[in-house]
Amino acid sequence: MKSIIVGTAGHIDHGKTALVKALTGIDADRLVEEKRRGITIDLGFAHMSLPAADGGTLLIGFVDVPGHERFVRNMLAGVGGIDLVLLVIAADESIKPQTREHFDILQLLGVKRGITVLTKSDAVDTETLDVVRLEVEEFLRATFLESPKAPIVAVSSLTGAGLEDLKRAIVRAAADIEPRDSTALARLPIDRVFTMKGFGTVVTGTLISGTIQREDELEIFPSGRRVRVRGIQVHGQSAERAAAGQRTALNLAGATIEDIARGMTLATAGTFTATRRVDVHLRLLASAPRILKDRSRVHFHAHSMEAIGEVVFQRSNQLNPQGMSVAPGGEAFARIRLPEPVLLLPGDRFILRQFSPVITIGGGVVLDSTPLPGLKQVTVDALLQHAWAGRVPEMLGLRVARRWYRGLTIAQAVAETGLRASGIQRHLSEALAKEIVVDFGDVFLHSDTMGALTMLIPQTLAHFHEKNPLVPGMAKETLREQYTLSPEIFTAVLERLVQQKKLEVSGDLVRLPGRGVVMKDEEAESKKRIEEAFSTAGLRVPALHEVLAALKIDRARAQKIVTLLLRDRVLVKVADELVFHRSALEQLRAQVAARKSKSPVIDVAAFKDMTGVSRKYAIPLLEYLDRERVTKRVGDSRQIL
Ligand SMILES: Nc1nc2c(ncn2[C@@H]2O[C@H](COP(=O)(O)OP(=O)(O)OP(=O)(O)O)[C@@H](O)[C@H]2O)c(=O)[nH]1
Ligand SMILES: [Mg+2]
Repeated sequence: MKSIIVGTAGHIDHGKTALVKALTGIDADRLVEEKRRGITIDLGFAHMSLPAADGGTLLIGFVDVPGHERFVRNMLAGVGGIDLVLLVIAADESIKPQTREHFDILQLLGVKRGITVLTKSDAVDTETLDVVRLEVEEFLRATFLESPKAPIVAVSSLTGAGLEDLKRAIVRAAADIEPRDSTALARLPIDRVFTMKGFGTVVTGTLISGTIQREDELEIFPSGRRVRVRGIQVHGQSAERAAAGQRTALNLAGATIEDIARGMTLATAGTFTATRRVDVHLRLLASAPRILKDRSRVHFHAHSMEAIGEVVFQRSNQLNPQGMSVAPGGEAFARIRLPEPVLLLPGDRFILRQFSPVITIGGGVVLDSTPLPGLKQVTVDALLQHAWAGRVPEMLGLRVARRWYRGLTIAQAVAETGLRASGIQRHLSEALAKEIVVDFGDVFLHSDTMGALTMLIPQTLAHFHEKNPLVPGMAKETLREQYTLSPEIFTAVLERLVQQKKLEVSGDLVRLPGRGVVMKDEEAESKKRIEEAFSTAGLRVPALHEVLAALKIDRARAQKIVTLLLRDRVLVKVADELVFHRSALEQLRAQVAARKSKSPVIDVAAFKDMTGVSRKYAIPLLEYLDRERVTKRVGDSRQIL
C-alpha cells in the first residue's frame, strides 16, 4: 500500500473543487461561506483509493486549495506536503494570474511531479481546446510539468469525460513517487485544529516525515507543550499509526484548541528546538516587481506557518558579491529573522511574498535553522555552500568544527539536521576513519580543534611554569575551565598529549615534561632550612629577613620559596614580617582551648605568661586568634570562644 498526497492548484473558478468531487465524491468546500459564495476560502480535504500499478492499493489524500488571490496564504498552508500536483486550467479561460502564481509557488517549493488538467472541456469546442493545449504546453516548457513527461489531460467534471484518463495518469505518476521517509523523526505541520464531540482536541495535517503511533508523546512547536496521541485517523478511517505522506488527524490529550493553531508543528518530543533565525538559499522570481534589498520585510511561509520576516543577506557569498540586494531572477544566501520561534529543519522549503502589495516574489530552501552567533563569515559561508550542494558529510563536519572546543553532541547533531543518530554516524564515518572528526563518546570534536588544543595547552603550561617556577604544576580544573572543555573531551585531550609526551599528569596537577617538580639542590636545601628555622622556634620566631639572609641562594629565589611555603600553609603570615610555622600556631590554639575550662577570659599579660612571648608578638598573635575566631576581643581582654 502506497500513500500519496495530491494537491490542486490553479486560478479561481477553474474547477479544482469540482474536479476533486468528481474524482472522490467528496465536496472539499466544507465552510458555509464557501458553499454560499461558491468559492473555496480555506483548504479542503478528500481521499480515495485506486488500484496501484503494482497490483497493490494506492491511497490518495487530496488537498484542495483556494484559487482566489486573497487566499493564497491559505493555499500556501496546504501545498507544503504534496507529492503530486493537479494544475487545473479551465479550457474556457486558459492561463490566468493565479495559474502563474500557483505554478511559481509549486516550482519554488520543489514539487517534482504533476499533471496538468484542462477542466471544463465540455464548455469549449475542439479547436479552442487545442489552442489552449498549445498555450499551456508553451507555458510549461522546460519546467517539471513539461509535456509529455508530465501529461496534460482534458476533463469535464460535469460529464465525466476524461476522468478515467486522469485516474490512470495519477496511478502512473504515483508509481514514480519516492515514498517519504517513515523511519525519520516525526513532523506534522498543523493545518487545522478543532474539537469533536466525544473526542476533544483534534489536529490535522500532512505527516511530512516519520511515523506517529497511538499513545506516542509528541511536542508542540514552538510552545514546547507535550501531548499524547489518543487516537489517529488516516483518510477518515481510524488507524493504529500514520506514516509519512499521509493526511493525518490526531486526537490529542494534554492540549485544548486554545493551545494549538495552524502553523504550529507536532514533532517527536524532546528532540528539536524552535528557532528565530534561519540561514537559507533564496531565489527571486524573474517576475518579481523590484529588487529585494537587504533588511526587507517579507511574508515568510513554510509548511503551514507564516510570519513577517526580515531578509538579511550574507555579506560575502559568491552568489551576490555585493551582498546588499538581489535582482529579479537572482539568487542569494541570506538569513531570515523571524519574530517568533518556529520549527524548521534544513531542506525545508519556503515562499516569500512581498510585504505590500502582497504577491509571491520568491522562495527557497532552509540550509541551517540553528545558525550560531559570533561565527566568522567564512565559516557561515562554507556551511551554506556544502548544505546547498547537498554535501551532507562535509556539512556535518563543519557543524562539528563550528562548535569548536565544546564539540557537537549527537543530540545536537540530530536537532540541527533532523537526521537520526544512526544517519549522523553513517555520514560521519569517513571523516571519523580519517580522523578529520574525532569521537569522544557522545561528542564529536573536529581535528582542527584537536590540533589547536594540542598546540595551545602546552603553551598555556609553558606560560604557567614561567610565572610559577617553584609550583609543581597547574591544577587540572583550572586548565579545563580556561578552555571551557567538557570533562570527557579534556580527559581525552590530556591523554593524547601525555601519549605524545607533550605533558605529564600527576594527581590533580598537569605540567610540561620535566618541569615544575625539580627544585635545584640549593633551593631544596634552603626550603628545608627555612622550615626548620620556624618549626624549632615555636612562637618565638626569628625575623624572616634574617632567616633569608642566612641562606646560600639569592633573595628573589628565597622569596619564591617563602611564597610556596605560605601557599601550602606550612608557614602562616600573622602580620607583616611576622611568620610562624603551622605547628606552632596549632599548639597555641590547643593551649588557648585548654585554658577555657579554667578561665574563659584572657588578657595580654596572662597571654604573655602562658606563651612566654614578648608584647611585640603577643598583640599580633591575639589579633590573629580574633580573626580566626578562637578568641573575641572584649575591652582589653579576650573571651575564649
Ligand atoms: N461546465 C463545467 N463547469 C464546471 C466544471 N468544473 C467546474 N465547473 C463549474 O465552475 C465553477 C467553479 O468550480 P469550482 O470547482 O468551485 O472552482 P474552483 O477552482 O474550486 O474555485 P476556487 O476554489 O474558488 O478557486 C462551478 O460553478 C462549477 O460548477 C466542468 O468541468 N464543466
Ligand atoms: Mg475550490
